[in-house]
Amino acid sequence: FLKAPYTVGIVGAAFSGGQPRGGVEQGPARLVEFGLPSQLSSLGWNVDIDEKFPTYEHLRPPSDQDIGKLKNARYVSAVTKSVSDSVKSLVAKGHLALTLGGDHSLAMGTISGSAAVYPDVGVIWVDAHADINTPETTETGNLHGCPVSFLMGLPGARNIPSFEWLSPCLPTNRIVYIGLRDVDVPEKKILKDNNIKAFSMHEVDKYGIGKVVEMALDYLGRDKPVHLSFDVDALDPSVAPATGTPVRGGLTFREGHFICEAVYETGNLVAVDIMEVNPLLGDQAYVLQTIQIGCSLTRTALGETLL
Ligand code: 4U7
Ligand code: MN
Ligand code: MN
Ligand code: MN
Repeated sequence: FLKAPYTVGIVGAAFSGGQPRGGVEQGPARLVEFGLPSQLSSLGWNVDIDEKFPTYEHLRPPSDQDIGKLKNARYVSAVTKSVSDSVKSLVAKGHLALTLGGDHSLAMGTISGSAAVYPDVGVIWVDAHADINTPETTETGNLHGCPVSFLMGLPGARNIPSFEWLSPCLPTNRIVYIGLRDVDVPEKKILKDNNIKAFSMHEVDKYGIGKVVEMALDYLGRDKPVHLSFDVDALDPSVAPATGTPVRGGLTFREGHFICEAVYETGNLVAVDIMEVNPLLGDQAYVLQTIQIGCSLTRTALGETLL
């Protein structure tokens, strides 16, 4: 699906409006400062990046009253629409769209962007959380816990005021989750009722990561375009501590990287999201460790460790 010369287009999505903790908007700048673009050039990629990331302040509405339970809905909508346009144009050019977050509400933009070019795109969603709450089921009102229901247009997540631009683009059978361990009760019902493919940490322990990833890729189809949406909180907090919603019992360093190696190996990767890196959480060493992991997951998804 990618066209030579192989180019990765980096979307620096400095945004935190999908959740309440400041700092996650600084994730992309820190990943870039740490050297991610030059690391990717060293792997042989052409790197297309506008180093002056938009701050998205220009998209912040003057007022953003809660819509039902949803917080910052207008702002999240405007930013994800902009990200969607960026990802769509990169993928349409045959570039790999790499979005650096930022909070995971951004996936409304990234996945709608890749699905606009490839309606049969398969999503590998790596996360401790299912992020499939609807405006009705969400307890927190934080949109980073809702992107999947919006993308699917599930009941209660259609025609949401201010999200008119986002039409359903992800069928329930075009996503596979890996790493789940903190799923809200109504989310469990949504997963079950819609027969959504999910490998929780229980299945990772039971089958091993190799088998889980093999089953995930078989399910999505080996010849289909792949979008990897990686929330760093899928990793164990001892591996990636600087993130807003850590949950113990997560993926090891190798399990996380194995997923990235396997998606690279498909040769069908069209988009990657590295989400929820928050450089303001925890002491210096923890932050640096998390930035390093964000960079190494990305390099691995772009082919670094393949012999
Ligand atoms: B993340 C939560 F209630 N489910 O909806 C919610 F536990 O992108 C957490 O995966 C969502 O980090 C976590 O707010 C969103 C909560
Ligand atoms: Mn997430
Ligand atoms: Mn998460
Ligand atoms: Mn999180």
